[in-house]
Amino acid sequence: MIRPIASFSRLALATVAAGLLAPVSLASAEPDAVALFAEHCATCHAASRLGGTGPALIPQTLGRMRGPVLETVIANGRPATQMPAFADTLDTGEIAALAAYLRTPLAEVPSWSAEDIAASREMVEDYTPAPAPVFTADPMNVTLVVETGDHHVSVLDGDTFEVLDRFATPFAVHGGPKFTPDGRYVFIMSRDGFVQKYDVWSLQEVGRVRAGLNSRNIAMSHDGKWLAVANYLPMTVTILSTADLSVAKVIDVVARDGTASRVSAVYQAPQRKSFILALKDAPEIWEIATDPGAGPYYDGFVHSHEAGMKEALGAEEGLFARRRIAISEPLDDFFFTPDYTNLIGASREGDRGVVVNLIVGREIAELALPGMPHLGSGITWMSGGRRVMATPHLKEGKLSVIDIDNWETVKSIKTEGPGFFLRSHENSPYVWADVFFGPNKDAMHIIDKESLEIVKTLRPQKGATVAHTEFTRDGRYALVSVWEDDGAVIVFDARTLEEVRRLPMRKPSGKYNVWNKISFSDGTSH
Ligand code: DHE
Repeated sequence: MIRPIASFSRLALATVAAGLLAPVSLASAEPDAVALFAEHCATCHAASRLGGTGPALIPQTLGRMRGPVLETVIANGRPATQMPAFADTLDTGEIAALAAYLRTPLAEVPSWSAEDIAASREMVEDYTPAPAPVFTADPMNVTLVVETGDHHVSVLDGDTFEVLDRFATPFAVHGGPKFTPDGRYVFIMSRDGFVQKYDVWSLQEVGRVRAGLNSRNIAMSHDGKWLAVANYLPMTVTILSTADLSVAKVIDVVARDGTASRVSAVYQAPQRKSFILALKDAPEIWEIATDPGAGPYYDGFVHSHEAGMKEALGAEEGLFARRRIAISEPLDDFFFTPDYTNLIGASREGDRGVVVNLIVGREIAELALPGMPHLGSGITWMSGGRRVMATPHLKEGKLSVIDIDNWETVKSIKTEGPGFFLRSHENSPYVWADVFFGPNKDAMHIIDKESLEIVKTLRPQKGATVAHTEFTRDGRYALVSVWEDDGAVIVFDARTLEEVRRLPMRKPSGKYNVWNKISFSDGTSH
């Protein structure tokens, strides 16, 4: 059994609570929100506000609860969780004061050291690795569905769509779970920094660890040995051993000029045997070697093999050696070309894409991409004999299609509203593009890969958010989320575009097919 997370959280967070985080005093706030928090919230959410049995209550996570949602949760509680309703205990003024306090940033960036991480590690005592899959389904065609409605993952047989297992995850999973290269184990990350390891063959959780206090995403090394966790709080990248979730290294993310930076995201670059880090607050991209035999990674602004440069520039060598790539401004949200030679990052203003060549370590091209491109959702395919990539835009109803050999925009496809995710498969003639925002959020566009025209728009559930597609291993079926509390995963025949099954799910978000992920299938964002 897993010991309750509260047992370690109280212990490990005590360090943070004790000294670092003096509560922010809101001189003008009446009633006394700090006292109200201590009385009603701290037992579950920790005096530090960094989470215990309940999630962290800090702007980094609560910022996503727009309008008066926070006040409503305090007043009414959350169904099917331990969060009680406070409407009978607190008046509206007290609830408003508490909500304002929770939206206030922490006074200091908390520390979360390698020791804290190690102390948070919880391995499941009765976990026994099965010698072979405990089910008859094709283990390579298993698909995980993240259900954010009640913080669970459903494990689907990709042939029969039977649910093989449904397990609880940490609160608020974000980003794609990452599989080991053999597809046996999967790692799942929550915004509060928890990393959970699950054995797909045994259908059992292996353990979990808190690798950060507020985290962005995770990446698997080329050899499956290391898992990198990108953190906002503290400003670090944590590298865990995938074998036992022990801490291999915690790297403070500090730019060359001494500026500490949050890490927007970490990506795997398997061909390069490295992790690539997007830094939020500094004009640098970091590359971290996952190859023990890595040659000198210059801690400077050149990548050269000249003798003598090594010492002068503070080169690092071997496993986890760090290389800095200087760029003209911080870039976010990377798309990688399939050979991992180039990446496209989005500029802060959200109006440009900047191409960075990872071999020479510098910017080589710029693309006009107004409307905030969501490059992390970008996918590539062959169209008209050339390789193109497409990206949705978070602030405009369009998809930009770019030729990745000359970086020219081939086409701008008008959609019924801004979209979030794109998907295809090598065996499918279509790209599936959702409309995530606005009145047409129930639309899913089907785009012909050759003509680059929308050939059909599906509306499987009127008024519901219909988003994120994943294919089965062979590309025969496309699975789409009805992204609602009382939602579903709809299985479409990927050729006829007809609905063939509807599986009830609690606010399903992303879906991840083992084979498509570990084989870096064409049409999948990595
Ligand atoms: Fe995500 C992936 C960043 C908001 C659901 N999101 C990613 C990745 C990044 C990212 C860098 C790639 C990580 C990976 O998979 O390894 N997301 C961001 C943001 O910066 C943004 C806009 C603001 C934020 O709050 O962080 C953001 N993301 C959201 C949401 O609001 C979504 C829709 C709901 C949620 O769960 O938070 C959301 N993001 C997702 C999903 C993926 C994802 C489902 C994985 C997609 C995949 O198919 O791999």
